[in-house]
Amino acid sequence: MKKLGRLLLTGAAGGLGKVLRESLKPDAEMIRLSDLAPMEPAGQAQEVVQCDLADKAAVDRLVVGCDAIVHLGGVSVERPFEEILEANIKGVFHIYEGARRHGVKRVVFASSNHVIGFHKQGEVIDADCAHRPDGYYGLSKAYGEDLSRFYFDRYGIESACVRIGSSFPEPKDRRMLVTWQSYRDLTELVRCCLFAPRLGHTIVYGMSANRDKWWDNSKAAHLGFEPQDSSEPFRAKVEALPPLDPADLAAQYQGGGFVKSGPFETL
Ligand code: NAI
Ligand code: 15L
Repeated sequence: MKKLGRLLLTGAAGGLGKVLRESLKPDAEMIRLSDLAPMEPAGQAQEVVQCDLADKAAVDRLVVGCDAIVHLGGVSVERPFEEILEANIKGVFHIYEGARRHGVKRVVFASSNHVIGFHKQGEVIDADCAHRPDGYYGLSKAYGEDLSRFYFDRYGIESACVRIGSSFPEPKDRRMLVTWQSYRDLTELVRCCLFAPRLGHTIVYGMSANRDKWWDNSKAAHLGFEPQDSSEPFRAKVEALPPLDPADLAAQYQGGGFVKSGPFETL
């Protein structure tokens, strides 16, 4: 089985970081776990480095000695622009600059379905569809995708931008029956991105093998990702909940409730 030397995992204190710090253990000799927030102590073959992604010099040091990066860190919901600017926009720039300066050849970037959140539910889109971000958060992920493309074209750093749908223990509403990705499938997708012989610059949607699909991953077939799980076992439980009013924008657009977030400034 293939194994990396040292893997950097940002956002390690977060929901997905806690999952991947365990599930990716077999995939690297050493995992460097990083977050702004305090983290659980390092286990075997792990090291913990607290770091603010907005601090360029600190991120530069963080990246030294890593063979690959799984970049999950940042603000993960819609927030005022200034917060997004620091953690997500400056943060992703610092990660790629660090990668360039220290010779890291591959990055898996946690992008989001909110890059395309203003496409209509039911419309099927693929990796080449227009960006239709549904807020500052989605805009920051669109920036990260373009930034990673630039670093591939200019410096040859390979990236996967994983437009994660909804990765939680289970789907919580009707929309998530379509957008859900199990933790097992997310782990496998990240692994495919880390070890694909040729990654180049790949956009891939992070979803399980759900019954209904808005996203077509055929342009990421070279990853060899085959989801094992489906939201179907949760359907009865979710459909027992009251449905949204069809006039509600959250029921009309792929980004769900994110399309109605903000504005944060009222004047
Ligand atoms: P989370 O909010 O639980 O974790 C994000 C982590 O980033 C937190 O631990 C936070 O402390 C850290 N962080 C925030 N600002 C930081 C900064 N300035 N410096 C260093 N660390 C900072 O989010 P979650 O759910 O674990 O998501 C992980 C990544 O995946 C995020 O980038 C998110 O945008 C993305 N994503 C997640 C989805 C999901 O369904 N869970 C869906 C789509 C994208
Ligand atoms: C995201 O990008 C968020 O990080 C996550 O918290 C979920 O809200 C998810 O999208 C979603 O769209 O369900």
